[in-house]
Amino acid sequence: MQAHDGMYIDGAWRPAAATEKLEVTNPADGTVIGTVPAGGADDVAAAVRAARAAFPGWAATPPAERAALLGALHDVLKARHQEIAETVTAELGSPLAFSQAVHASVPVAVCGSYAKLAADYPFEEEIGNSRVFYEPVGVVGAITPWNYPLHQIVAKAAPAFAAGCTVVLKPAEDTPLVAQLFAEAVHEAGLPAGVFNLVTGFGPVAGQALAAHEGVDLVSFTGSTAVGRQIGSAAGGSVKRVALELGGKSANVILPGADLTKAVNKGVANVMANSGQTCSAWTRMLVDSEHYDEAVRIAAEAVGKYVPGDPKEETTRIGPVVNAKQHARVTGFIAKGVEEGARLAAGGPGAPEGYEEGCYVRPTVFADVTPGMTIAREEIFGPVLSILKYEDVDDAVRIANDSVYGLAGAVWAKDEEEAVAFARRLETGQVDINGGRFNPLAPFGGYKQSGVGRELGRHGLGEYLQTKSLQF
Ligand code: TXE
Repeated sequence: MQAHDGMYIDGAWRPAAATEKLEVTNPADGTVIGTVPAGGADDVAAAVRAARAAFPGWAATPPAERAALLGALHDVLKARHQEIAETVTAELGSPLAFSQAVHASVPVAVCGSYAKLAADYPFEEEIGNSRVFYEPVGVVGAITPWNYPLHQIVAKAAPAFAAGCTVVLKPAEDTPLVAQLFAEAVHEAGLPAGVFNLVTGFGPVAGQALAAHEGVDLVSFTGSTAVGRQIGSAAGGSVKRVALELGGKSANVILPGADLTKAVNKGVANVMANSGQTCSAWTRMLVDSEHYDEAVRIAAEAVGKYVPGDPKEETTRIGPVVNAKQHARVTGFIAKGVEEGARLAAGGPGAPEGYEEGCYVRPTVFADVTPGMTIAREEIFGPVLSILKYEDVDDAVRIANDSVYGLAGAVWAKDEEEAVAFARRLETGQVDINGGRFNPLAPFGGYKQSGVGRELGRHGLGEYLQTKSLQF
């Protein structure tokens, strides 16, 4: 794996000011696959300077030209698909087939959607006797996590570019290599120098410096609610705009009459994908008492298909979790579930057979989970499904909404309108009806402690704009 020993700032790879390094580890076998600089405040300052200098020119570039450059970026990402997939598999540990189908493909779709939106977006409109202009906010500080490492970058950078903003990115310390690949793609696509800048490094150092920098107009953060809270209050202090995409504990509600086999199988697949490291994962399955035992049986059988394996193998369906810290966290939650009296329907504590060494977790299904249990309340971020029982529809709504989070969810019903009516009662930003399909144009973001703001589509673009009104 080729790693750059520098920061991408002002259109070139430059030596870091900081001398500290960051080792990138493959969680499947613990091998070090690259070393990148761990930037500090000076590196962040240089990147912000470059982004500030580039801002006026980029903001004044006609939207059609920005759209064309986003189109070129889309093409480069598409051409480098396999390299991106292999990089994500190496640093995150996700199975290659999933890296190809999701990690490398979704960013291409999102980038393509913004190439189109940049050209079509109404950056100006008339409202009565006023002309209203939607202008770029300025310099964006993007802080991204490791779980969908390229998607999280593109979901911030592409709308920011479309809006006319310039960007400084601080990617997660676990997955800096795909961030370097993105910087290469930006360069290859021909975006002007300074429009995109990359500072690799640790969260509390480089991330903190970026979030606090006075030259940053908007901080867009995706990660834990704990860090999001810190960033939100720091941004409030300096009156910066902030967009936060945080944790989730989404409910997958199966209403009586739904296709139980399909709903449970899809529910299991949703939680096992990416080793459960998805903020919108449907980690709480809610089933009525009549169909409950059958749902647990189907789920336990379905999870048997997720046999842990080497992520590089094309047939592997589930790999390790990202690092030792997450491994300890996830296995700690599994132990807590057992301790609090949930019933193991599949998986459980300990390592999967033959994978005692890497960061592997046994794909786990808990039955008899009650809403007060830790595993029903906290974001586990691992391949762990909790199945809860409800008595009637009102009870299901109450349980589903009994969470500090409100990011996503799913509803299954025989009648689609019944599902829609139920979904309208959920305190959550996104709901998949009878399975749903990913839509890169649909707004994504949370109610309650799941965040502030929306990503993707025109809603995502709107986050990077500020409004000016001229009265006549
Ligand atoms: O997240 P962090 P971690 C949740 C999930 C997971 C937990 C912990 O529950 O188990 O968070 O994961 C940067 N100032 N999600 O520890 O620390 C950090 O460098 C500025 C949900 O990996 O929040 C990285 O770039 N930045 C989630 C980013 O924040 C700081 C995705 C996220 O890391 C910082 C990931 C600081 N003080 C985890 N401290 C989702 N919503 O998708 C860290 N960072």
